Amino acid sequence: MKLHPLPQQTLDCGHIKLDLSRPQVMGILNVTPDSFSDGGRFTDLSTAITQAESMLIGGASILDIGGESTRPDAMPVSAQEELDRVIPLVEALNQRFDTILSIDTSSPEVFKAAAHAGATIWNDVRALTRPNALTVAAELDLPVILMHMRGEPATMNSLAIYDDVTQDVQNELSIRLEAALAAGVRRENIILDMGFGFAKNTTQSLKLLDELWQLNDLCFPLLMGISRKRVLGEIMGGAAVDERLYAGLAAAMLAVQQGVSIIRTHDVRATVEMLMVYTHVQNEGH
Ligand code: 7PM
Repeated sequence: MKLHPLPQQTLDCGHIKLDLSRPQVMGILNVTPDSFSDGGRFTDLSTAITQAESMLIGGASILDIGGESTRPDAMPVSAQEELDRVIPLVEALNQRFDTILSIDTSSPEVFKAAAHAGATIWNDVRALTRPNALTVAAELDLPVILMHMRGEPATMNSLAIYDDVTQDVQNELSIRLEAALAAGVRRENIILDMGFGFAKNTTQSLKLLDELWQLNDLCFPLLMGISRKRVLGEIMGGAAVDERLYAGLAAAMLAVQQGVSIIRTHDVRATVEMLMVYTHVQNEGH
């Protein structure tokens, strides 16, 4: 397996620089009432703040805030509704903690408002395909995560047909990458994500997990999010969402060994402990 060193070792997130020479953890903070694994328990602001604090103590370097659920059967959420969920939380977190906040949204209007409230990473599962998204991303000049998916969450499962899933994901990511660069998004601001759970069945997800390293050909930092996802349940013969932690950790270890820089997870402390093994072997192993 060939791992080229990344051309760039730090991600510039406002006044915080994120060191990408070792794996980093992004903690998922969901504020959608229908979010699939937290059951809306964090809708309340003070509960979300407590949850954020425990993720930071656990070692998260980024908190990912989502106001719109991307689950296949989710009701579409208006930009106003997303703003009402996300902005008060960004303000509250920014006031209390000195950390990197990313926003899981496809709406340029929502990200722009969140950026003004102190968020510094745009996490877009639709990879800047909404009208005006490319322009806003270039103007704001902040890091953006471009994730691979096909269609929309409601239709993506019928689009899970690939010649070679890894090569197809790479080609389709490079199309979004080129679009972003052409619109004026700076190369240093781009992070790529293969999009586990989005338009991939179990077999395709496993092949992708085995061949992730090939995406290093694109020469951008990689992020992966597989925490609690269906593929983990399926390989264990139908494990429930709250029974997928150990499988998720193993998948994350496979990913960092193939060059992934950021792990997006619900289980921050466990992931950080798992990564300590990797980091220490890298630094002190022989
Ligand atoms: C229902 C289904 C609820 C799926 C939530 C989800 C990713 C993401 C999500 C990812 C990036 C989840 C997903 N997944 N952003 N947002 N990468 N960059 O499990 O894999 O959190 S939503």
